[in-house]
Amino acid sequence: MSQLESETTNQFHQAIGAIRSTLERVRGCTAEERQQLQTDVQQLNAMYDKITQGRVEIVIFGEISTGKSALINALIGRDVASVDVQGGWTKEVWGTTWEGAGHRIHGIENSELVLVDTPGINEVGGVGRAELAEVTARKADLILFVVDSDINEVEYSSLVQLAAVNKPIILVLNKKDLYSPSELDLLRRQLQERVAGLVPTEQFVAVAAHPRQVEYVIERPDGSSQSEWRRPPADVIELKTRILEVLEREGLGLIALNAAMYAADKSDRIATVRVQMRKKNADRVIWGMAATKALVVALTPVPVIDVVSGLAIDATTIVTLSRIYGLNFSMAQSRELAKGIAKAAGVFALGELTNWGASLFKGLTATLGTALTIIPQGAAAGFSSYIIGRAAQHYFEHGGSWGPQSPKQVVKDILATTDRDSVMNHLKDEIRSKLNWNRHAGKK
Ligand SMILES: Nc1nc2c(ncn2[C@@H]2O[C@H](COP(=O)(O)OP(=O)(O)OP(=O)(O)O)[C@@H](O)[C@H]2O)c(=O)[nH]1
Ligand SMILES: [Mg+2]
Repeated sequence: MSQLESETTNQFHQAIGAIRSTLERVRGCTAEERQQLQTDVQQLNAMYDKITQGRVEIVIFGEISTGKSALINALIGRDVASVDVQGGWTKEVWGTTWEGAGHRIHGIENSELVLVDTPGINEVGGVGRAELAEVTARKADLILFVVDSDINEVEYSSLVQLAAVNKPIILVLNKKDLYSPSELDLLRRQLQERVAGLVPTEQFVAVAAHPRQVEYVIERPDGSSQSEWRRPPADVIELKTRILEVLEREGLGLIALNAAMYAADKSDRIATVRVQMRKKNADRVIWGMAATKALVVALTPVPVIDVVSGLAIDATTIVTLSRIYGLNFSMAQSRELAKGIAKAAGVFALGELTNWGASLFKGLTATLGTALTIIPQGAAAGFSSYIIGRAAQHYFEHGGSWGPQSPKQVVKDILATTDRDSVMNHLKDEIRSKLNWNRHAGKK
């Protein structure tokens, strides 16, 4: 095995490893996250099958009516795809094995080539289909970009996008039977100039997938003549050779690179989905617990219970948050973390003092049942819970550590970026609504 071959084989195994470990990452997600990632898992499994079976996907891409489906028929040598003068004929992405190609990827038994037909990218009202074609092309190992004349704006921008994903592209000029040799020459030079930097010159091929019928005049022995319309045979041999050359040279490397890039993309997506869902869930827990604490403090007449139950609520918040972030803290650990955060913040900052002091005060005023005192006290306690929750969230987001900052600094930053009034107002509203007081009643 040459050095290049062994390098490629390595890349191939690394790509398989990358897909496996990406799938492994999903297994480490919560049930809710896994639910969200269902399609990604299916796609990753499909990619895994593709690479391990050595399936090379050649995607035919281009505008409507350029002859993409006809090209599949011509390459395969049988009419498997439906061809029509009507633009927008192909409406789905579909693939067919190209058995007659006679190509095998080195190192993989039973490898197969698949030709994938796509809907035209510029069909009127076919926006979804164009997107589907684009997504399919991005997954391709090799793209045949089909045009039937000089390139237009839509084609050019598609080509730019595809070239950016580093896929090998062969630019195919179809319907060459419609051009005279000099026109063809001119068109070839024009196209090569336009796509310079996007498609290398040698990756340009002119073909006739489904040439126009021509009239043949048949002379009979009796001197009479009859005319007949017949279709000349397709001319795609140069393209077939070019495709096989590319595959011969880099077949295994292509599918390996493709699978590795796919895994990396999915890995990013998993991370994003995870972060988003965790944030959303953490948000819900923090607000919910802050509101509960606000209410408990507002409603508990005995000062000591405020503090004890308050701490229990914060610890519960932390237990729940730790689960969201996959760290499963115990109640005791959570209580310690809550205390630690409160200490780092200093009682003043969090308004816990208000909580203590107000509890005594509330003992005196509870009988009056005045909303004037208990609502602000509850909200202040809820606010402290909110801040503790946010600080704990930061701690869990950093894998159960404070990261480069001190806990004091973290809490300080959280306080600086939190709109205290709006949090307090929100919590006051919560208390009022739970106590069944509307704004006006509450003011009485
Ligand atoms: N003259 C000529 N016409 C061709 C050639 N290849 C395809 N055509 C014609 O172009 C038209 C469109 O061909 P299709 O293969 O259906 O084109 P498509 O790109 O698949 O079109 P959509 O599925 O609608 O996007 C048909 O009328 C074909 O007969 C060719 O090499 N020469
Ligand atoms: Mg078609």
